[in-house]
Amino acid sequence: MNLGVGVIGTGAIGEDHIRRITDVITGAEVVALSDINAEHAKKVAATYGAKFYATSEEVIKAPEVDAIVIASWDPTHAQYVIASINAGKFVLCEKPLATSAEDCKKIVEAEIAGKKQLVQVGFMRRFDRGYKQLKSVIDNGKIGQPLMLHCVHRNRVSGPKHTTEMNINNSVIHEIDVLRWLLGEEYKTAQVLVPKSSRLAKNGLRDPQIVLLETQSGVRIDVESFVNCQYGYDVQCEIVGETGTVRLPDPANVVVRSQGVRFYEIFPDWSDRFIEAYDTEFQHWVDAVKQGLVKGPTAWDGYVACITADACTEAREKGTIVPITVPECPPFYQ
Ligand code: NAD
Ligand code: ISE
Repeated sequence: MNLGVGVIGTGAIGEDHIRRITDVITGAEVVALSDINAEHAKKVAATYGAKFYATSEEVIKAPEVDAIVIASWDPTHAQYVIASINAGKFVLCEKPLATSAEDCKKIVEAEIAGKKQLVQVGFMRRFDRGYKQLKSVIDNGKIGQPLMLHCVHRNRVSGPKHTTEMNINNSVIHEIDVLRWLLGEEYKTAQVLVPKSSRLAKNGLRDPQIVLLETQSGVRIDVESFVNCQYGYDVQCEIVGETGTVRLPDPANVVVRSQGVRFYEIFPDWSDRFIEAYDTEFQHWVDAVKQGLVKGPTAWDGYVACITADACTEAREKGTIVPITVPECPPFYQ
């Protein structure tokens, strides 16, 4: 029997996930949805044969809903994750789990109190073929121990609601999670350098920013975050080890030869760049939920990522190096 999924938020990624659940993966169907933009949500509901609910709380409680997908704006995540836990339902929450470590801690406490893991965070890069290959190269010792990581996370343009904080807690949060997963260790310190801002970054946005992280063992990481780079969506990662280096491949695309130049196009945004990763993530989530399990990134991973993002924000505001203190992982999440 199909898993009945309720989706909160039918904007860009919410609608894409509804398409994915309906047309791409197996074992689930979208039965309910909500969005504060009711007009658009009703159209999505009609297209995919789901029931529109006026509030997200109703979606969470609906009897036909077995599991929830949260794809609304970042500051709304925490309340809906906690409501899903209280309803005893599995939930895949888009990143970030919350906009502060404090709110993530409340989620972790609620999940532990409920005595059952229910929450997965949408850190889909862990399901990306390229990142999985990087992990395999590191884990098989092919480049010795990693020493330095050079990363780039560029978006073409930022949305109207984008803030200076979001370069980190909405965007670099992906690197924070996936690099911790690749290296298998926690961070020790954070520093953020703020270069000259682009004139194309509106509303006083400090863009670009350079995030510098140090891990417990002394690996040094630099991440360039530039959300108004204009030319396309570009994610890069190079790991320098003791005996070699490994680099994230660019996504495959056709090579065009025309008018004296040879080129391949850069995707405009995350939806094409990581399409396979989202598909894999969702199939993996549905399969695990049907077994009554969470097998992807947990609420604890979401919490650690937000502790790190908060430290980066503090580091940028104070202009200093800030220590990152991650509590011991409770046995519940081990
Ligand atoms: P969006 O603005 O296109 O869509 C968000 C939708 O949420 C809007 O339709 C809005 O009306 C709705 N919404 C806001 N508050 C709500 C509430 N209280 N209840 C119900 N609906 C509400 O944004 P988006 O790009 O689709 O991003 C949505 C979420 O997904 C964000 O948290 C973002 O960080 C995350 N995201 C993740 C990835 C990824 O690569 N994993 C990519 C894009 C977005
Ligand atoms: C967006 O919300 C995502 O999660 C994308 O993957 C990321 O690249 C982008 O910077 C975010 O705004």
